[in-house]
Amino acid sequence: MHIVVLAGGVGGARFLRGLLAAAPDAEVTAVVNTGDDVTLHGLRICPDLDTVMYTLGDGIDEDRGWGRRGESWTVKDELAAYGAEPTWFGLGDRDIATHLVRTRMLDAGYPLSDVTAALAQRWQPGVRLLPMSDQRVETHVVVDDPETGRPRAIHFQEWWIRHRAALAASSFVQVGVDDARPGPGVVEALRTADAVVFAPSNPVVSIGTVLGVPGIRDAVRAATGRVVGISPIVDGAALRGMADRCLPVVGVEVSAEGVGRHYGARSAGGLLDAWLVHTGDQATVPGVDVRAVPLLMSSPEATQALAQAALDAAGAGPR
Ligand code: FO1
Repeated sequence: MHIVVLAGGVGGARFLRGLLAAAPDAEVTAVVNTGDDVTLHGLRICPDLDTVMYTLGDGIDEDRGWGRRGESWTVKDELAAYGAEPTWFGLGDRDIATHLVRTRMLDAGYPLSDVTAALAQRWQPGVRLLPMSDQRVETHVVVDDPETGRPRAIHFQEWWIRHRAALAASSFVQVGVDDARPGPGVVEALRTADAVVFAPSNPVVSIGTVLGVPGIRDAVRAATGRVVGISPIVDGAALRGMADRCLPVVGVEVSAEGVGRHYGARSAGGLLDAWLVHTGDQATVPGVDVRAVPLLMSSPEATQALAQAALDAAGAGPR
């Protein structure tokens, strides 16, 4: 069985871990958002690819959900001592090795997909880790500049980390997306998948960015397997990933129903065949098989059960 998962960072990584537990014999491909990628201190950083790689490779810091377990921050402190901006980004000493290897390979001309495969050799994540695109796509956020009051675009990471998404955003811009193509293997994986799952990642800046790469949306719609989404909104609030700060920016109601309708029914030109909402949440999404199941990934067992529910909804799970 071949399962393809569209994923962002923390939520996507945790879901993938549960999926591998629920379907240990399945071939799993993760198509991961690269819109959060950023170049800082001369290093190319890919937060979502690294979060998935570290989580599945058992190197993640579980409390933060990102970066390495047992991390130290000596270089970050030394950079701050020089006043080298930005000082707001958490650059861990162990994590820097990943960025150094990635940056050196990118500078040598290797595409991001080759770099990701090389890094994954060490971590053995147990899934095929595919960047959504080898071309650079960066999510920037248009905010009213606190000093001048005029609109200014800042990198998503600055909005997310430095400003904790507290600056009112008027729009998200995926810089470079018009020239981006699906990464190697992405369209083929979607075409041959027995099931396609939208992980419970941010539907705007994670799943939305992946779907925004020209060609990916059509590949999902053409998938032979069923397409199952998992709501990142439970009882009207985002669990993590601040989806509730992003959805209003694109005019989507902050509810499981709102997000389900945003993705739309594949039979009506949208993307979904099934939509998982949290037990107790109501959602009607015309043309979509809506199922209420526990969505909280509060333990490995709960996450595995969620993954099993997604497979059942895709009609791909073991009977
Ligand atoms: N998130 C934070 O809230 N603060 C940080 O300082 C931070 C640093 C960081 C470094 C590497 C990395 O791979 C992720 C990092 N993240 C940090 C998380 C990251 O901003 C988010 O996980 C994604 O961009 C959103 O999905």
